[in-house]
Amino acid sequence: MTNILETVSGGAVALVLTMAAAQAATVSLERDYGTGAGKVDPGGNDALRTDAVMISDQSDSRFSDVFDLTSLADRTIESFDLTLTFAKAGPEKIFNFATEAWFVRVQGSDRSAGAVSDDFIAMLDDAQSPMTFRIDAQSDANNQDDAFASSVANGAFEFWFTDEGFLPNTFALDSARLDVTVADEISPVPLPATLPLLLAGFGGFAALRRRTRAA
Ligand SMILES: [Ca+2]
Ligand SMILES: [Ca+2]
Ligand SMILES: [Ca+2]
Ligand SMILES: [Ca+2]
Repeated sequence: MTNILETVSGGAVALVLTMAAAQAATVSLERDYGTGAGKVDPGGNDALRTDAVMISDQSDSRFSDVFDLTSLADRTIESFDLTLTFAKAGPEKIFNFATEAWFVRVQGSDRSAGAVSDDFIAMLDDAQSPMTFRIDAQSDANNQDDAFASSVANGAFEFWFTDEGFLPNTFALDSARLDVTVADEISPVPLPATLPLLLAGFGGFAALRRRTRAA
């Protein structure tokens, strides 16, 4: 029985993945922080440099930024990939005490101050910059937050940073890019591409029927 189920579900999964790969499209939104030509001042009290914003854990009006998704309101958003380019974020520690440890947070549904349990949270690591973070239905489920569902529902992807090191800390955020994967508009799929998939699917069912009879 287990083998039969695997045959059927395996065929179904292959069909779905192939169609998703053929139909998904990516929309990229970018911010290049700093004061030079084409650079963005994200506001707040954090200091702007030529090509970065210096984010401080001592700032009264902490950095945050929002990617507006309203232009994608009629599209089905499948995932977000947030790529951050940064420096001087650590992590650093003395013995077992963190002196600097910055985390990116993507806002969940509760936007009141300090409500972070519904946010996507991940640590920054200088050695891995630029880092890409995937926020989707799977990350919502894995982390028990609702950053993906909330961003889609709000038409806005908002992110900010906190530091958990005990020293006063700053780090340089050079840029942020949001790659939004959307399901493509419904369009006719060319028959030659579809036919082998359908035949493979029927083949799976035929195998199932044969096995059932044999059993
Ligand atoms: Ca630092
Ligand atoms: Ca929140
Ligand atoms: Ca700190
Ligand atoms: Ca920059």
